[in-house]
Amino acid sequence: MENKIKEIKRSAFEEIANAKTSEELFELKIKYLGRKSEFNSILKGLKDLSGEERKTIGQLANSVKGEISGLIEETERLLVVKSFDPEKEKIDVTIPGRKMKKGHLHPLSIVRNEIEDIFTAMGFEIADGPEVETEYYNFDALNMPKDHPARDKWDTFWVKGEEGQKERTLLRTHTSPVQVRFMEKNKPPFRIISPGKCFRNEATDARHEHTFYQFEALVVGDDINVGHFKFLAQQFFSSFFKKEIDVRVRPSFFPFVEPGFEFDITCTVCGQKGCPVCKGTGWLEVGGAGMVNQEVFVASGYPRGKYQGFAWGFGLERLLIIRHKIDDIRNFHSGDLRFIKQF
Ligand code: FA5
Repeated sequence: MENKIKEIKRSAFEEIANAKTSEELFELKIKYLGRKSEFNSILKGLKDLSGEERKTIGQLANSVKGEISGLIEETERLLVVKSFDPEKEKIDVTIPGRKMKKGHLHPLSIVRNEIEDIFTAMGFEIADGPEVETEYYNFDALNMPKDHPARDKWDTFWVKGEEGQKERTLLRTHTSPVQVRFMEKNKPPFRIISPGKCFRNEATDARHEHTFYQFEALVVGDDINVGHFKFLAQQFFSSFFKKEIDVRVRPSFFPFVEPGFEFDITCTVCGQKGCPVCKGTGWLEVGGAGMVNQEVFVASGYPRGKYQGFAWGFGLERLLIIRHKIDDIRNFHSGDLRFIKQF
């Protein structure tokens, strides 16, 4: 066995020394060290040898294996150096470098970061919640029990639960469930924002997507009122659009606020002169808001009547549509680089 190994070593060294190309070397590597090589069968056969013999032959085989593979590597290096032809490999240092293709953030990520910066500068915390939400947080805790007709407004995709799962789960239809999740763990006063993805089971068109982003704000304390909401909204939209923006509220209904309203901002295109974008009204509809319903405070574990606060929610895509005069909301998730690269 010992002689056999030495013979393999001698023959391997001879053939490696005569190799002229990397391809030849590669073939030799397979021949001498590969799975089907004679060497490998010797290593496999070690287990049948007696204790002492196994030790000596094992050590010898492993050391020869290391030597052969070291020689192959060394020869490979030499071949590369030898094949270097300075005439062929001339480098023209004056050729302009190849530009790296750089990507950038998606427009929705850019605007989300921008909005987060504006709010955190005003002392807001950022809260997060799951996109796959329970029926309880998406509806019941927001004052929409099972048979509440308002649920129809937010038809969604239900998630097939696991066997024995107690609560039904769904893709959240809005970011409002984060309100309750946050309040369960925190006591007023606080101000938070919660940006995130929402889903709705509805037909898509130029202004509606099945998947879109919302931005929730929630401010709660002892004496927070609608005036605070209006002031904050004006500050935020003026910073966002980099011009003076006024806000108006119109009565509306959301079960989780009382009173509830839709809020509009002054048209950013015509400055209230009236144009096709605002349909001549001078106002653009942005989102929903209202004073947090006491039922929601109770569901979050607060005593009824102790706190007051406002909440709002608006769509990020709709804001970008206004800012950049985009004609179809479906562009955002189309994956069309011609659209994305414009930002
Ligand atoms: C809500 O979702 C409420 N949770 C908002 C709210 C929060 C009210 C806190 C009161 C207090 P609404 O369904 O109107 O409300 O949606 C809010 C905004 O999300 C809309 O104004 C719009 O900007 C955006 N939005 C809604 N549906 C879609 C859709 N299918 N595609 C794109 N954006 C949408």
